[in-house]
Amino acid sequence: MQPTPPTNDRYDFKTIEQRWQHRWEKEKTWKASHRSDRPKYYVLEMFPYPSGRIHMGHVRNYSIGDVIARYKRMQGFNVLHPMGWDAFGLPAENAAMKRGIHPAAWTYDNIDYMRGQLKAMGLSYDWERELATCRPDYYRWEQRLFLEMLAKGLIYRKETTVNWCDDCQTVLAREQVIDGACWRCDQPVLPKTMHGWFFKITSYAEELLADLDQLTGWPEKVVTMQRNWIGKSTGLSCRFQVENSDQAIAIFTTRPDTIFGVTFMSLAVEHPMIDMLVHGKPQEEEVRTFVLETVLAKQRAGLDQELDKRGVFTGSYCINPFTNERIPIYVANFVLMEYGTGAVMAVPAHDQRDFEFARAYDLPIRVVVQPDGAPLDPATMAEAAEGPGQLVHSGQFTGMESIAAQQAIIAEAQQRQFGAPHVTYRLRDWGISRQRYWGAPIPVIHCDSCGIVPVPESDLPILLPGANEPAGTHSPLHQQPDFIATTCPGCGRQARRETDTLDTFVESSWYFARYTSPGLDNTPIDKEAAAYWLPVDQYIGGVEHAILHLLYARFFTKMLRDLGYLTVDEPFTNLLTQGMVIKDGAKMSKSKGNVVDPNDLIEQYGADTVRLFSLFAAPPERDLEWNAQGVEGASRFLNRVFRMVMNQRACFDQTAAVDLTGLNAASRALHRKTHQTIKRVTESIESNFHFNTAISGIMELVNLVAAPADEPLDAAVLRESLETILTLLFPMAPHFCEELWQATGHGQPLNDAAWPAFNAEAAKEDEITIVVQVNGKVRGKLLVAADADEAALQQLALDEEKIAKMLAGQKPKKIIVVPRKLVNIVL
Ligand code: ANZ
Ligand code: ZN
Repeated sequence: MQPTPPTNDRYDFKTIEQRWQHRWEKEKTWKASHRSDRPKYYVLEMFPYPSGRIHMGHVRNYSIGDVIARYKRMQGFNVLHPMGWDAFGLPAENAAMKRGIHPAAWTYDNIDYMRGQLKAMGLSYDWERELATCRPDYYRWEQRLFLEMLAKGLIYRKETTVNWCDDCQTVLAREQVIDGACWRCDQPVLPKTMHGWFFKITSYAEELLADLDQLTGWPEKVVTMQRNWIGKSTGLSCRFQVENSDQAIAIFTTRPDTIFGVTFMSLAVEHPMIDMLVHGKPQEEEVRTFVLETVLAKQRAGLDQELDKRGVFTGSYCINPFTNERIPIYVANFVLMEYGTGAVMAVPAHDQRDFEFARAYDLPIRVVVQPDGAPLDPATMAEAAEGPGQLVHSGQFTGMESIAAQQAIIAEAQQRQFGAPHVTYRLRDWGISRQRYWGAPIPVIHCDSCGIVPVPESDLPILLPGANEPAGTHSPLHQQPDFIATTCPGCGRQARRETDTLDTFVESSWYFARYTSPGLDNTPIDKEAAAYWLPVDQYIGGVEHAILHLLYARFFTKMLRDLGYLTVDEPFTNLLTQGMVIKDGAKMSKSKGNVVDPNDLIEQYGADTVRLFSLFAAPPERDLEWNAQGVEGASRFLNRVFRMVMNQRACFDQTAAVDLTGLNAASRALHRKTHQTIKRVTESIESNFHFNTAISGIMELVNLVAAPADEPLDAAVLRESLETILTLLFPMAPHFCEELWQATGHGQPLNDAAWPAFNAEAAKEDEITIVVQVNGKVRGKLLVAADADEAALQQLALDEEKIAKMLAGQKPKKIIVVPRKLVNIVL
């Protein structure tokens, strides 16, 4: 695309933007230090994955963050505003495969290019704090944190079932399994048991849940999503003895009040007792086939999809400890091994899944909780009665209400020693093992004699092999014998390095803390700096990270606190989840082919226009609908302001303060509007960063300055208005405002200026004349303050001399007040 040449009616944004960017870079204008007497403010946008180029979503996210950073600086805060790169991850490996270049080369090239793009937007980052998570000077500290967590028992290794593609020799993430096949080679995916490493995030489940109450600066929906993800349930854990066996099946139920209504038992297909239960039974073959089929079907459907409720009888029974009844044991496809104990006491009358299962297999349904209303009849029930009620057919508990019965039944189970109160979380421990190349190596060694041995701290970092040579290997580590071969730090014998790399969510779980300690090379986090800067005052990013990233970052914060690095409990005081950028009704994305490249826009209109457009088009939390006229409009507005300020340049020559005495009406009105605008813009920013209304306010003030006036505007008033416009607009269009600021003779940069002070007195409306009527007839006029309220106007009208005489003590029937117009007294 051809750049538009600067013309007479277009300001020369290209020269201007380069000039200021150059100066900011040279002067390190936004270098932050934790040694300051000003109050601190840490504003952070979620750091990008270096995928190649920035897109409009980035532009929006970073424009919002930048306005906040600049606004807070002008408000007198000591602001930290850093940027970096979430640089490990799969796309680099795919790109490497496609183009035959090393993932490291691809990533670092992208970072260089995108850094240039961000600089071209004039974002006020402290670039000295820039980090890239794929660099050893970042991940070596992650490896050290891993070792500290390992030593504290916060990490363990266990066998899990993964999705395995034999052709690609790799583990697949859930979203890489499409209809049961590998997304890359289309071969069927198989379950495979492998060892994997886990972070014990569940040991923080209770605190992660409880502290959600502190997060009053987060969108309610995000807090709710986190709460549901953690998913706390309280109830009873209870053992059902297997008939003719010394073993018992443990169940977890949230409805102990229904225990007299159990008519069968359901086990997950992965339940470890199935083998024992079917062994030697006629059902053995059928059960094994069902288990195999179900495992495959679950994989095809993905975990989130519900299958038709199916199951098979194992041939074995267990005993209900409350009724001593024989309970048939089934294997069912809707029971999850990952939740509770993987076994469910089935109560078809009161649980819908069990109800459907019982109807399908003709199993008995027994009502034990009777809600208000007609007695339930199992023969005619259309669905389970899941609500509370009064217990029936429940032995000694008959007649009790559900809630009371739950407590009583738990107490009884506890006393007779076959059960106990129990809390379960939906939250699982965080599996952090990946069999990928482009990630941080996990720093442990496997020794045949010593077992798992942590890499000694002095041997860190364990470098990713091949990442330093452009032609180096980038096969997964388990395919790199030179990397694997090592000696045991314990016994000195031959040993093997761990070949898993860390989930890339680990890097993004603590980068906000590392930003406080840039370049530190003897410890991951400078405790003093972190204590000063954290928590992040304002975090900004996409709602797609509402669950995992934010939960992991919260977990890391608590964990780093317990390791002694941090002093805070929560990482992000306020969270802004910005909406998407959409075009033609769909999210802007490469795959939809509806992408607008910010580069083209910056070329054609300049960065300030693009920033202004993205801030003006919608409030931050809402989706932003792309529209070309909007960009045009933002550009026209800036050009108009440019011409206006340049034409009125003379007013800056006189430097006396505004003197209210003797001002003409037009000047008084402009002075008033200027202060009303300061108030409005400040309030719009303070209430959830509604920059769009802030910008409309500035536009109104610009219109008033430009409006043709009968009387000449006072030079001091005009100067004050123009300076206010530039100052208020500065956080949004910084190059533009700096340029005009300098062009109008200001020595100090606008960047160092304070946010304009709002003068309540000046903003007050003048006096206006209103009419006073009695019974609809005009009887007088009153000069009142323009913002006088109804009660004040009423009183003023009644107190007016002529009116008071007319009333002569009569009480009016009614008084009608039309603010700013009239008062009508009805007698
Ligand atoms: C008996 C019962 C009767 C249940 C009743 C519910 C209603 P939440 O609230 O989500 O925690 N359950 C337990 N473990 C399960 C598993 N691994 N897979 C599938 N379902 C499982 O759900 C707890 C309830 O879900 C438990 O309470 C259990 O069914 C079932 F009228 O036990 B309930
Ligand atoms: Zn050893």
